Amino acid sequence: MTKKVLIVSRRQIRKNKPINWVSEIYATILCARGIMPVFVPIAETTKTVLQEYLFDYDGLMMVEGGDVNPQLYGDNYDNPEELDLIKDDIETACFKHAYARDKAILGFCRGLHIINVMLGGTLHHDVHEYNNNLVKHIDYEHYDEHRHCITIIPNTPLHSWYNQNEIKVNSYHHQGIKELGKGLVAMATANDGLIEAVYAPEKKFLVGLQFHPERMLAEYQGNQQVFDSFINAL
Ligand SMILES: [Mn+2]
Repeated sequence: MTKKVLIVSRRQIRKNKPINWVSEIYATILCARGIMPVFVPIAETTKTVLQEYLFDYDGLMMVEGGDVNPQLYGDNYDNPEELDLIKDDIETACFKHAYARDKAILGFCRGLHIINVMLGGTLHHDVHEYNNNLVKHIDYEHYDEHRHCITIIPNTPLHSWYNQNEIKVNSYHHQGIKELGKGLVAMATANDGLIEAVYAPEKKFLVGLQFHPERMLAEYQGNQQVFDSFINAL
């Protein structure tokens, strides 16, 4: 049977109408390995059929998106960027389902934040307030070219994939991990101390990365290893 990976989409207004979208690269990567991406739409009524999506799948990939609602980690911050309460609702429901059944879960950026928050962790609303701009985690002028260093902790899956103590990663975020969620272990930090990768040693495959290996595939062999390991765990 072809393995199926759920990916919750993202909403945006296009030509005055809300549309759903997912970056094509995730489909490209999964399909190339014979895995079927199943996009879960965000609509007012998605919840009524969500159980059908959760009836038959092998893994969950949580990808880019706007801010996680600060209320989900007990914060009253009232100026978040691009909130989508329905996306939060659907994605957290998918996470809880997958986590309880020990399905393979891989999160990037916002996906990492969802993993952390669902396991009781908290977030900085803006990492640049926390780090006084010591490390730039988003650069609108050089959006795709910007890189910052991360230090990879030995004896972690991330180290086994990249086989290096330091790599340069892309960075497109302004939220970031504050307190780590239960059962999570850091796998890498930036020079300002921010956690840039986590995993849960007790789970089959639960990994969250603050960066986007899929957007810098040619730069390190390890970027492919992230996806290969996830897919091996499906
Ligand atoms: Mn970063």
